[in-house]
This record gives sequence, C-alpha cells and structure tokens, in this order.
Amino acid sequence: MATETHCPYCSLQCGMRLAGRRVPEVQAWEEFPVNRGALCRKGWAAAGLYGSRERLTSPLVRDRESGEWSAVSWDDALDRVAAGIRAAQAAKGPDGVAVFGGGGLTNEKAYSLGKLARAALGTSQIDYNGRWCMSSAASAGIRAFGLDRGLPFPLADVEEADVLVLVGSNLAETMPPAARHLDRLRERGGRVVVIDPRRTPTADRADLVLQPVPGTDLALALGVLHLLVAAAAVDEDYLAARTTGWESVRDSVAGWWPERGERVTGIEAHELRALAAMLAGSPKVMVLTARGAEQHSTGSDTVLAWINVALALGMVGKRGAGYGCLTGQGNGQGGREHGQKADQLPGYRRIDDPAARAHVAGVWGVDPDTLPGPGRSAYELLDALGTDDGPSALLVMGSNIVVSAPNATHVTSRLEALDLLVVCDVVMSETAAIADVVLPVTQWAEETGTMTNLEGRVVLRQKAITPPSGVRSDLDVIAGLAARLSDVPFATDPEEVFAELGRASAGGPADYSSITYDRIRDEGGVFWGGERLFAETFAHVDGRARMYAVEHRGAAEVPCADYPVHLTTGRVLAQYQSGAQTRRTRALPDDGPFVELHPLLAGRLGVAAGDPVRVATRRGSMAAPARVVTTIRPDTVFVPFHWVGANRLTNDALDPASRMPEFKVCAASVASLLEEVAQRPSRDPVTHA
Ligand SMILES: Nc1nc2c(c(=O)[nH]1)N[C@H]1C(S)=C(S)[C@@H](COP(=O)(O)OP(=O)(O)OC[C@H]3O[C@@H](n4cnc5c(=O)[nH]c(N)nc54)[C@H](O)[C@@H]3O)O[C@H]1N2
Ligand SMILES: Nc1nc2c(c(=O)[nH]1)N[C@H]1C(S)=C(S)[C@@H](COP(=O)(O)OP(=O)(O)OC[C@H]3O[C@@H](n4cnc5c(=O)[nH]c(N)nc54)[C@H](O)[C@@H]3O)O[C@H]1N2
Ligand code: SF4
Ligand SMILES: [Mo]
Repeated sequence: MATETHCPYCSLQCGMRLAGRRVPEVQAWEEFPVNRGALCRKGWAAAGLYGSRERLTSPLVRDRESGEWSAVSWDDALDRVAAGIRAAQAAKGPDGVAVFGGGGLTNEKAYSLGKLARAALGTSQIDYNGRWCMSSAASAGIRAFGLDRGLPFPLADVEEADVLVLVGSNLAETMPPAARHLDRLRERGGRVVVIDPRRTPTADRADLVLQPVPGTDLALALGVLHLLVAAAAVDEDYLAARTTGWESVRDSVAGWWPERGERVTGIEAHELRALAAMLAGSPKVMVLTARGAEQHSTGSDTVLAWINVALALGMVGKRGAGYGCLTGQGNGQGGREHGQKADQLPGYRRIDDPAARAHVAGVWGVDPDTLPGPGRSAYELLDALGTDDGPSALLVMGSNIVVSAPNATHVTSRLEALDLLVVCDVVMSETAAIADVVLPVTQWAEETGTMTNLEGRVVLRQKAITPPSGVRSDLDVIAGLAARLSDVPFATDPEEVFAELGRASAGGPADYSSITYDRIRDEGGVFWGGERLFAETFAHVDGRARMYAVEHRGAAEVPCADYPVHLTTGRVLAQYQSGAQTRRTRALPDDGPFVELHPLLAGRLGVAAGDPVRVATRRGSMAAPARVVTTIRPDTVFVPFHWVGANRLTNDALDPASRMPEFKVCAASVASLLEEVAQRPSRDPVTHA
C-alpha cells in the first residue's frame, strides 16, 4: 500500500505516493491538485537520503580541544544542552540563548520552536531562515493588503491571466511543475513577461523578456506606472472604491519618463513602452514576484511598487489577476505564521500586541507578562552572537547557516565565538560540523506534520517510512529540552500539537482553528482564510488596500573601479538551498559551483569556458570554473549558492522594513586563475572551499 505524502523540498509541496517501507519508492499521486502527479527531479530523488550512510543516527558531542566527535546517549546530549543553556542564561539573562529555525520545518515544529523560545526559555532571541526568503514580500503584503499570504489564490489561476508578469522568478527551475501553467496560459492566447538579468529557462517560455541591471526592479515598476498613467490606463473607479493613497503614488511616478527608466534599469525605453502597452490593454494582469525582486536592501519597497502597478490597473481581487509572491521553502508560508519569527506569535499575531500576548499565553498556560518582546532579525541575531550584549548559546533547527547566510565568513566567525552551538539536523551539514552538540532528527515522510504551500493550502505530509534507529523528531527534542528547563507542557504527537496550534492561532490573521488532519485528507489540502482572498475587501480595518509612494534607491553597493561588475546569486534545478540534502543524494548531479558570465566579459578577461576564475568582493572571494553564456547581461555575473563560497561574497546590507539581506546584488571583480593554476604543482585547480 502506498501512502500519500509530500515532497521534502520546495513550496509547491508536490503530492507524491510512497510505496515500500524498506526501500521507499516515489510514485505519482495524480489526484493531488497542485502538481497532478508531476514532480521535478529533486522530488523523484526524494528518497535518496533514506538509508544513506550520510545520515546521522546518534547524538554527537565535539571536544573543542581535539575537534573529535563522540557519540552520546540522548539523555546525556539533552542534559548537556540544558546545562549549557542554563549557564548562558545565568551569565547573560534570558536573552543569553538564541534559537534559529527554518521555513522547511512543519507547522507543528515551527509552532513548538516558537513556544520553546518564548514560554520555556523566555528568550526574545528567535528568528529563522525565512527572513532571507519571504520577508520583503511579507512586509509589503501586510502594509498594502493588511495580510500576507504568498498567493492569495490557487496557483492554477495563473492560467486565466491575459498577461503574467514574473519579476525575479525562475520557476521553470525552482518549481518546475508550475511551468505547465505558463504553457497553458500561452495556449489560451495569454502572454508571459519575464524580468530577470539572466535569460533563464523560464524566459524561454516568455513573450517579452526584460533583462534589467540587478537591483533596479523598483525603478522599472515606477517607469511602468508612469506610462500607465500617461495612457489613462489606470482604473479610477477601482482606485476610488478600494484603495487609499493613489494621489501621492500618481504624483511620485510623474518624473519617471521611460528615458529616465532606461538610464537606471538598462531596459530600453521602447521595451518599457511595450510592456506598458501590453498591460494597458489587458483585462487580466497578474504580477508575481520572487527572490530576484525581493532579496535586496530595497526589496519591500520594490514589492510595494509592483503591488501599486497591480492595484492601479484594478486587478487585485479579480479572478485570474492581481498580485502574488511565489514563496520558496516547503513551509515558507506556514513557517512565518506560527511564531518562529522575531516579532510574531502563532496565527500571524504580533508579539507587541497585548491582546495577542494574552490569548497565546492563555493557550500556553503562562502569564502574558512573562512573554518576551520582539527580538533581532536573522542576520542581526547572528551578527550579535558571542558579543558582549548578544547571546552566547544558539540552537539551530532546520538551517545550514554556514552556507546560506550572507557575508558568511563573518557569520561563521560569530558562530565560532559561541559558548554553545547546538544543531538539529539529518546530516553533518557545514553548520553541524562546527557545533558542540549535534542532534540527529527525523525528516520528511519519516514523521507526520502539516506544511502550508505557496497558495496558503495546508497539506498533510504523512509518515510513510520508518525512521533510522537512533533518531528523534524535532518535536521530541523541543519537548525534551522544555522538560529540563521549565514546567510548560509540550506535546510530541503532531496531531495534538496541530490542535494546540489551532487554538493558539484562533482569531489571528492566519487562523488554523477549523483545520484538522481529517479535513486535509478529505479535501486535498485546506486553504486558510479561504481559497481566494481580497475579492470584496482587504484586511485593513477600512477594507481598503494602501498604496505607498516609494522612491527608487540604488543597490547598497554599486560597481566601481576595483569591483566593476554586478554579482547576483540564485539556484539551479538539481540542487536545493545549502545543498545539505541534495548534494548527498546520488541520483542528483553535483557539478559544483560555477561562475556564469557573458562572452563579452569573458573575452575582456581572457577567460574561456571551463577556465577557473576568482570572484571577489569587499567581503571575500571564491574560485570556480567559468560558464560562458550569452544569456546573462555582460555587466553581471551569477553564482549559485548551493555550495560554500557564494555567500562569502554577498552583502549583508539589510532592507530597513523587512531586514532582508541583499543576496541578489553586490559589486564584484572577476579574474582568470589560469596562470596561477599553471604555476601550482598539481591537484584540482578549482577550489570549492
Ligand atoms: N531547484 C531549486 N528549487 C528551489 C530552491 C532551490 O534551492 N533549488 N529553493 C526554493 C526556495 S527556498 C526559494 S526562495 C525559491 C526561489 O525561487 P526563485 O526566486 O525563482 O529563485 P532564484 O534563483 O533565487 O532567483 C530567481 C531569479 O532572480 C534573478 N535575479 C537576480 N537578481 C535579480 C534582480 O535584481 N532583479 C530581477 N528581476 N531578477 C533577479 C536570478 O537571475 C534568478 O534567475 O526556490 C525554491 N525552489
Ligand atoms: N547567496 C544567496 N544566499 C541565499 C539565498 C540566495 O538566493 N542567494 N537564498 C536564501 C533563501 S531564500 C533561503 S530559504 C535560505 C535557505 O538556506 P538554509 O537555511 O541553509 O536552508 P536549507 O539548505 O534547506 O537548510 C536546511 C537544513 O536543515 C536540515 N533539515 C532538513 N529537514 C529537517 C528537519 O525536518 N529538521 C531539522 N532539524 N533539520 C532538517 C537540512 O539537512 C539542512 O541542513 O538561503 C538563503 N541564502
Ligand atoms: S517542484 Fe518542489 S515540491 Fe515539487 S517535486 Fe520539485 S522540489 Fe519537490
Ligand atoms: Mo527561500
């Protein structure tokens, strides 16, 4: 008998069947509505880590002097962690310990981790890797609509649009089964616009491809809106009935004539006019943003600017149109709703709201006054570790920080400055490798839990296989630590935790109280808040969307004589995130990192395809083979971040509203390493380290 479950990886949360308990076999689950049986190669290879020798199966402690690992019992490991936390809090107060979660954790884990921090440890110092993923779109969605749900409609609605604008999404590689919606949209006569400095496989499905200078999507949106106003293409009735702030937005784009837009974005005025004309004439326009537009120090204003375009056209709330953000991690949506974000309590409540505190404290059985206030954002938290006023102990659950944090050399040095680093993981990730205690946990279909996909659809990832012996669920780890450090009860049965999460979220913006495991099974997933949002009203008290006049600001770092090109980073199809899981999956190709650059740039540098090159920024450098492609802007290079290296380069400039780091643009230099390599005696010329 096969069990219906979901992929371990991205936010599509494709349904799959798993057969065979000893050697799990992934099979298609055609009835599941989101992917209809289709999977990308990561999904088909999902069972690759199961039974792998790379899996951790015993708690490990590392001797700091010798660097040697030794296996210890679970009780011993949890006692050591509890003692370390007590020592850190005795020295530094409750905020002496910090918690770092992940958007890949189930809702049940995310909820319990937030509860562990606030109710059992009493620390405000909790945040998670979703800050680096969704936070700019989340902050813009809350400001504009009063609510943040990645897509406020089912993904399949994309097919109904007349024009779909993808700003900084490479979904053909990052959520491949979703690409079929673009094909169907075009078969219907609709058109696709892709905005990306690289002509990606997604752009291969587009009718119009714009390749802006990285970090200029905000100016592009202002330029488009300028042209829509000039063409009298805005929906004045909609703006009057459903929004506030339009006049100031209209005035703010008055100076953004296309020639000015061209100077800033590198998109020629006639191309800008072509885009505006396409939008002006279409009954249903849909704008979707992803990390290319959002991972900037201007990310949240960029999203607001594109939301303004959708609102000005009267599209938001209309079926087959509007604005959405393509979330990223498996539980990118739910992971930010249930309390692992520094400023949130379960149900997407604010931790500084007295009513929210009273409600959640009631469910937890604690005094609301004992709950801490908001803590630091992910990067700021990591930056503070081991400093005089920062935490000296850290518990990491579901993130491989050493690979994925911006300015990673600096972040790694902060991790090394801790008195205690504890990592819960399934493999010896680069972050686990520098920990003091590593706790081996179950993953994916070795346990049951819910995930909220990019559409706000809560799905049930059912247990289908027996976990390796020796591992425990994250829920057991959390409960085990809580029992050692407080009197607050923690359930470990996922369904029980989900019911408690439902009570804690009841009445909040993301209210899960009516969702049960049985309903999810019966209904093919359940949308929180309903299938389609904003048809009649927005979530602000007056029911209107807010439009904000946002100003173009450049990237935090622009090219100069020493660092003359733009560096951007992102993903390839066969690898997932820090690569902790996929680099260890034999069925997936691991070709190592590469530096993608245009033949014009390569020619200037004397670099041929495959030559080793060094990319350097003000923060660090890395070496990898060159990939010479005509699909990238000649002033820009691209490096995937699935391997150690890319994030030695990236800039830790943060968006002031969302605290999102500027992963997608900084200034870099590129040089050939051929001569250097020729002088070296032997060995692999390309260093991955
Ligand atoms: N194969 C694979 N799939 C994944 C993941 C993975 O690691 N691997 N991760 C999942 C997660 S967590 C996420 S967040 C999503 C991310 O999904 P995407 O956002 O689609 O992925 P990225 O490759 O980060 O960025 C998308 C594109 O942004 C472009 N870009 C770079 N700078 C700019 C810019 O300034 N402006 C614009 N308009 N575009 C720019 C890049 O060239 C890239 O093609 O993918 C999810 N799916
Ligand atoms: N340069 C650059 N850097 C980036 C980005 C970029 O575009 N460019 N994108 C950013 C984005 S969008 C994201 S989402 C982050 C992601 O980056 P990370 O936070 O590093 O994400 P993962 O690699 O998914 O890390 C998850 C870790 O948890 C482990 N794990 C898997 N399942 C479980 C589980 O059930 N429990 C526990 N305890 N552990 C588990 C995995 O083995 C892995 O080590 O990277 C960010 N970093
Ligand atoms: S698209 Fe995402 S959820 Fe679907 S199979 Fe691939 S990685 Fe898994
Ligand atoms: Mo992400």
